[in-house]
Formats: sequence, structure tokens, C-alpha cells
Amino acid sequence: MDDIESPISTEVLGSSPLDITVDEGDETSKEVQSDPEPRHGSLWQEDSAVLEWMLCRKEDVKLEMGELEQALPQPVMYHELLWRDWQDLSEPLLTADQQFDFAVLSYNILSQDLIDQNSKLYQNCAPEILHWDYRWPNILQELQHWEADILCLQEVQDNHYREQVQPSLSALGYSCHYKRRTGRKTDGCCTCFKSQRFTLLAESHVEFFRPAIDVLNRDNVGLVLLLQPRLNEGTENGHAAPAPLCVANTHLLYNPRRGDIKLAQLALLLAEVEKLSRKPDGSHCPIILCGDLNSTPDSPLYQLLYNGILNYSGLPAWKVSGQEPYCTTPNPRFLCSPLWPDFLGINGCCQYVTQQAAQIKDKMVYTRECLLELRYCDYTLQRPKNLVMLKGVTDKEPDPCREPAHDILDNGRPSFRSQPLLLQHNLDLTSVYTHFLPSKGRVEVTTMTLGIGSTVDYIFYSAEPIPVRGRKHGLRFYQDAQLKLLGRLCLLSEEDLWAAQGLPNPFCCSDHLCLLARFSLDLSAGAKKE
Ligand code: KL2
Repeated sequence: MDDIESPISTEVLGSSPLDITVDEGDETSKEVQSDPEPRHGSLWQEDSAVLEWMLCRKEDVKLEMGELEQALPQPVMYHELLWRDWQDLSEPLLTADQQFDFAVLSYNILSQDLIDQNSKLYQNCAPEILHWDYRWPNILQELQHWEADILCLQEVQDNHYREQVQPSLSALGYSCHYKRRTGRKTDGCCTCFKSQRFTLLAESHVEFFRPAIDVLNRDNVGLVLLLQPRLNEGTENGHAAPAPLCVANTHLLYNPRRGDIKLAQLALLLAEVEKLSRKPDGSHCPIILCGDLNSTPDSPLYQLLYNGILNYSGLPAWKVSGQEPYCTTPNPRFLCSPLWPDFLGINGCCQYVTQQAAQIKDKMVYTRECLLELRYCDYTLQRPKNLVMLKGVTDKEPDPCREPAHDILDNGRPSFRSQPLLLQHNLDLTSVYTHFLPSKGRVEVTTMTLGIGSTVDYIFYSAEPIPVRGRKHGLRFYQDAQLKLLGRLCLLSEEDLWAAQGLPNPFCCSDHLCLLARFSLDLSAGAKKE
């Protein structure tokens, strides 16, 4: 991937999107405000590829569906109208035979059935660019252009998977794996890897729908693959086979009001990732977790993933995903404890219970954190009946309801003095993206509907937490470990996207941007061959 620079300067056009209220079947409604003029960039129209597209487009003719197919604009060569810089992040310190480099791309490609079901969301787009026969060749060119070794796609419609996605990507050397959403949903997650670069060790299809569990009554899914890097001749020399790579791909529930469901779905995915990535010594192989989490970077769900811990005491369900700034229902739902019943077999540490029981048997040690949490548990708060009161000593009542004190322990995690409702995991994941564009002074966005941009897509990867007191915005600090982040494809700001007619547009054929990161796996961390 070459360093690239923008041929255009993007123009900031106005600030408020169109006034439309959307109400969707089993999901929820979204209300946004207004500016009746559709947004047209001006500079981008001078671009030769745009002009080519404009000439193909029969603008003033209202077309019937059959005619539309004939009038479809010819797919334009993949063209970076929305310029995306490649950001190099680290000088490779290791020699080529000590590292295994690979790139991962995550992309919600917008299923055609969802366009039809939520058509009001796309009413500002030219109908011909919403057509799958127009979008797919462009999406394919985009995928070809970036040449990632691993693709994590979401919203892949099953008939399109069988008829186009799988055949085209197989022809490009990818091994393709697909999990359709359950029930009547027609799209799903698709993970593909270059078969020259990896071999498949294990594959797990995770269905978040569990009959009889209220908080798991939706049809979202996840796909987890365990991939063995294939070292080439020169690299193989002197190194044991590197640890496998665990790659998870998901698309969590959209409904902004049901953060309780999103948390339970994420816990299920994390339990599966933990199981697949666990090595015999109890540590984990490097993990990459990609997808559309339908949650923003300032949300409690993000906090759980990034910090490894979330206290959800008193948290209303609508706040979990950060998608909405205020409550839109008169009787908001609060997260209940426990979030899911025991018979799901997953504990509050997002691990399958049988595995954790085995772990505890091995350890049998009370941690300082655990003892601190026990200090004010129900049992310790009960006074013996005939206790003799000593002034200043036993006449004081401990107050279990006071605000939790966030003591930061040596490992960087907080301990809570009152009884917390905790969700935790121990996978140590950090994000490829920082969610902010320092050069533009703007937040990054990964998706844009009706003129409103937000970040909901992520690539998380295994890193090493830095045990420091204090945090950046309540978040932990990490440094790279066995997986080193070599670079990423910069995201864009909401203003950049306005300047290009929003999403989808003639060049970006989904309502999401693709995320792309390059990693190197440190082979010297593995044992040398005898
Ligand atoms: O936000 V998304 O788009 O990650 O790109 O995920 C969901 C939404 C996807 C699958 O459910 O369909 C879209 N308003 C807006 N978008 C909706 C709605 C809705 N009410 N329902 C589903 N989606």
C-alpha cells in the first residue's frame, strides 16, 4: 500500500441533515433534523471519474425497475474520491524472517434487503447507485484495491454471498466462511482469508438467539475463526510455528434502546473468543475482533470491551450503546442483575462456566481485588444480634449504598467498595482507531445515514495493558505486544462525507466506510525450534 495524498480538498457544507422520521419493524425509530437541500460537493464534481459517472447517469428520467437495470451506470474504477490517507504507525524493528505481516479489513457492505426495508434512510441517494448490480462491482474493486489478507464483512445477503461474493472472492484466492443471521433475516457475517497466507484450524458460528432467554431474543450472529499463519520458506527457518490468530467478526443489534441485549450478545461472542483463543497454559493467542457493534466509542459497551470491566449498576438500557444522546421512551428499561440466567452457562467474566470452574480449582487464591469487593457484601454487613456497642468503633453503620469509590489497583483496574454489578473479560483488547482525527480536529466516523455520521465499526486487537495510575478519559492504556499495529487507513470526518454527498455515493457503495489495518505478528516471541 502506497502513501497517498488527496487530490481534492473537501468542503464543509452546512451542518444539519434532512428532516425525516423513520419507523422500522422490529427495530426502532430515528429522528433527525433538517436542511431541505440535498448535499452536493462542488469540487468532487470536477473530478474526472465523477464526470464520467455523471455522464452515464440519466438524471432527469424517472425509470421503472426493468429500465433501471439497463440504465445502470457502468461501475467506475475504484477511485478515492473520498481520500483516505494511509498512516504508518511503526518502523518495523524486526527483520522479515522474524515477523509475519498481514492486513485486516472490516466492512459493513449494506445488505440490499435492508435498503428495501429501510428505504427512507436512503431517499436522498440516486436510486441507480443503490442497486446491488451497481454496488457490488464497486465494492469488489475496493476490496481488490486494498488486498487485505483477512476480510470481515457484515450485512452480506445470503443469495449475494452464494452468487457473487463467494465466487468472486474465491477467484481472488480467499477461503470464504459465512454465517447468516437466524430467523427470517437474510444477511449475515462473512470472514475470508487468503488461503496462501493462513490455514483454518477451527471455525465457530455463534448464534445470539437463545430461546427462553429474554435478553437473547434477537437474530444477530458472530463468526470466530482460528487461523494458522503459513510461513514461507525463509521465515520458517529457526522458528516454531507461530501462535494461531483468533479472528472474530460480528454485527450486534441495532436497536438503540436495547443496550441490555447488545451487552449479552457481546458477552456471548467474548466467551467464544476466549474459548477458541485459550492456549494450554491459560494465556490467549493474539485476537482480532472486528465488526459493527452499533455502539459508539464513548459508550459503556465500548468501555467493557476496552477496559475489560463495566459496572452496570443503575445503568439504563438506552445508555449502553451511546447511539442516542437522551432517553426517547417514557419508561426506560434498566439493566437487571444478573443480565442473563445461569443456565446460559456464561459467567460475569464472559467465560463459559465449565472452563472458569477449572481455572478456579487450579488457582484457589483470593486476590486483593476480590477481598476488597467482599468487604461490603451482604453477609459482612449483617451485625451479630447481641453485639456490644463500643462508641466510635461498632456504633457506626457501614453504608452499602454510597457511591462506589473507584480505587485504581496496581493492575490498572478499579475496585468498587459497594456491591457492583460487574461485567468483565480478560482478553486485553485495544482499538486500531483512536476515533479522532487530530489533523482535522474532528471525530472519525465509520457510518453515515441521513447526514448523521458516527463510529460504530471497529477493529480491536490483543495488546498489553500498561499498569499506570490514572486513565485517559476513564480508559486504560495499552502498548503493542505480540501483535504490532503497523498502519491503518485513516477514517473520515462527517464534514468530509457531506462534501461527497454522504453515504452511499457513486464511489463508496455502502453506508459504512471500510476499516483497514496492517499488523505484524512477532515470530521471535515463539519458542525456537530445537
Ligand atoms: O446501523 V447498521 O443499520 O449497523 O448499518 O445495523 C442495522 C441498521 C441493520 C441491521 O439491523 O439495519 C439497519 N433505523 C435505522 N437503521 C436501521 C433500523 C432503523 N430503525 N433498523 C435496522 N436498521
